[in-house]
Amino acid sequence: MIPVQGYAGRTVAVLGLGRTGRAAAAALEAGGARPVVWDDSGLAREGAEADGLDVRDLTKAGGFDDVAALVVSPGIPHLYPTPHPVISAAWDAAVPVDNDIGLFFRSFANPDWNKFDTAPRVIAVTGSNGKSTTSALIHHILTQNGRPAQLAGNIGRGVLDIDPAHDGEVVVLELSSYQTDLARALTPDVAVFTNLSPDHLDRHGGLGGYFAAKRRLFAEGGPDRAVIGVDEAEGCYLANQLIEGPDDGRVIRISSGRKLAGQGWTVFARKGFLSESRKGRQVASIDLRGIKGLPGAHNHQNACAAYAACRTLGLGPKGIEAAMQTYPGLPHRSQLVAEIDGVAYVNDSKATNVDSAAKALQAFPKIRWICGGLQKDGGLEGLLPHLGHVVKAYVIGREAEAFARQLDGAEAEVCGTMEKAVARAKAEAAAGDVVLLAPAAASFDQYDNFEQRGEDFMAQVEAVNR
Ligand code: UMA
Ligand code: ADP
Repeated sequence: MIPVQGYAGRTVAVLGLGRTGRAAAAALEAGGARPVVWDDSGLAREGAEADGLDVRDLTKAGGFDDVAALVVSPGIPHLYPTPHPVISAAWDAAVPVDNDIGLFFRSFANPDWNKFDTAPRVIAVTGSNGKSTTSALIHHILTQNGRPAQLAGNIGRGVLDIDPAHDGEVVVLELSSYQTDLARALTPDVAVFTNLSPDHLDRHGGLGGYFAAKRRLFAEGGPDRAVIGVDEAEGCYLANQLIEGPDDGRVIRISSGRKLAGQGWTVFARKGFLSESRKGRQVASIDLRGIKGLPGAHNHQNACAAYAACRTLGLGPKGIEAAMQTYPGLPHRSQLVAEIDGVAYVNDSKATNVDSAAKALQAFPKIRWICGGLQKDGGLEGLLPHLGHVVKAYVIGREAEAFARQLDGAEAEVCGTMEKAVARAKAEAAAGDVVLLAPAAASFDQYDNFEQRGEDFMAQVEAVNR
C-alpha cells in the first residue's frame, strides 16, 4: 500500500466503499490520517464497520466540520448528471474534493528514492477504448524485459493498493475519465491517449466534457513524454497542443491505419505491420499479423501505444517484439474461448460501446454476432457501416427487439437470452465462422457487469459443445 502523505493527524472523509474507497481508507490510515467513511449502501457500511472503519453520515449537517478533504470513488457522480449530495455538502463546507489518483500522485515518491539508482516511473494510460489492453501489454512487455512493474487503476486494482516502488520500478496506471476528471494531482512521467469516441457522456455533460476530462492527464507541467493516438481530430488537436515544433520528440504520435509523415517521432501500424520513425526515417518495424493475443486493427493501435510507451523507457524493438508474441490477452477482450469444428468462439464482452464493437466486427472475416443489452447514448448508427462481415446477428437483452430493428442491413434474430443466442449461432455456424460476443451495449439489464456477461457466454459455449 502507498501511505497517503500530507494528512497526518487530520480527518479525511472517504465516499464510496468499493475497491477505491477501501484502499484509500487503509492508505490514509497508514499515512497517519483519520479516515471517516460513508457509502449509500447499508451493506457496504455494515461491512466497513465490522472491519473497524469509522462510519460517519456525511449527509448530515456538520458532517464536514473537522474534515480536511473528501476522497470520492470514480463510480459516484461528482458533477453530471447531478452532483452526489455528499459532494455538494463538501463544496458548501469549502472542503477540497479529491480522489485516490490525486492522493497517489502526491504520495508515491518517498525519501527511500534517494538511495535508488533509477527513480521509479509512472506510465498512465487513458482513452475511450483499449486502455486495459494497452496497460496490460505495457506491463507484460516490461516484466518480460526484466523491468520490475506494477499494474493498477481502472483495470481493477485501486492505485493506493500497490506496493511502494522498488529501485527502477515502473507503475502502469489505467485511468478512466471519471478518475482523471477529479484528481487534484496528475503527474505521470509518460501519458498515453489511445483514442476518443463517445462513452460515459451522461457523467461529463457531453463529448466536450468527456474529452476535457481525459486531456487533464496532459495538462501543462504534466508528462515528460506523451504517446497520442491521432486517428481522431481530438488526438490530432491534443498532440499539436503539446509540441513545440515538427521534430519535438516529447510527443509520439501513433495511428492504426494511417502512415504518419513528418520529422517527429511516430509509431503506426498498416496492414499488420508496425513501423517506428524518427526524424523522417524508419528505425524499426514489427510484423503483428501472427500475434495471437492482439487480433485486429484496434489491437494494432494498442500495440503501437504500448510499443511507444516502452520505447520512451529505453527498451529495444527486438525485446518489445518478443514480449508481444507471448502477450496472453485479457479476459473478455478479443478472448478466444474455443475452436470447435472450425468455428471459433470469441468473447469480447468488454465491447460495451459502439466504437469498440465496430472494431471487433472488423477483426474477423465471417461473424455470427451476439449483441444487445442496455443501449448507450448516441444510438447504433456508428455500427451500420461495419456490418459487412456479419453473417447474422443474434440479439440479446431486455430491449432485444428494438435493438434488432436498428441493425439495418444485417439479418438479425431476436434471441433475448445468451443461452438461446449461443445455441442458435452454434446451430447455424459453418467452419470458418467466428461466433463473436461484442454487445455494443452495457450489460446491466441482465447482468451485474460485463465480466458476468462474458462468463455466461463462455458457460453457454461449453454447454452447447459438450
Ligand atoms: N456508491 C455510492 N453512491 C453512489 C454510487 C456508488 O455510495 O452514488 C458506492 C457503492 O455502493 C459501492 C462503491 O460506491 O460501495 C463503489 O464505488 P465505484 O463504483 O467507484 O467502484 P470501485 O469498486 O471503487 O471501482 C472503481 C472503478 N469503478 C468505476 O469507475 C465505476 C473500477 O473500474 C476500478 O477498477 C476500481 O475503482 C479501481 O480503480 C471499473 C469500471 O467499470 C472496472 N470502470 C468504468 C469503465 O471501465 O468503463 C469507468
Ligand atoms: P478499455 O479499458 O478502454 O475499455 P479494453 O482494452 O478493455 O479497453 O477493450 C475494451 C473493448 O474495446 C474490447 O472489447 C475491444 O473490443 C475494444 N478495443 C480494444 N482496443 C481498442 C482500440 N484501440 N480501439 C477501439 N476498440 C478497442
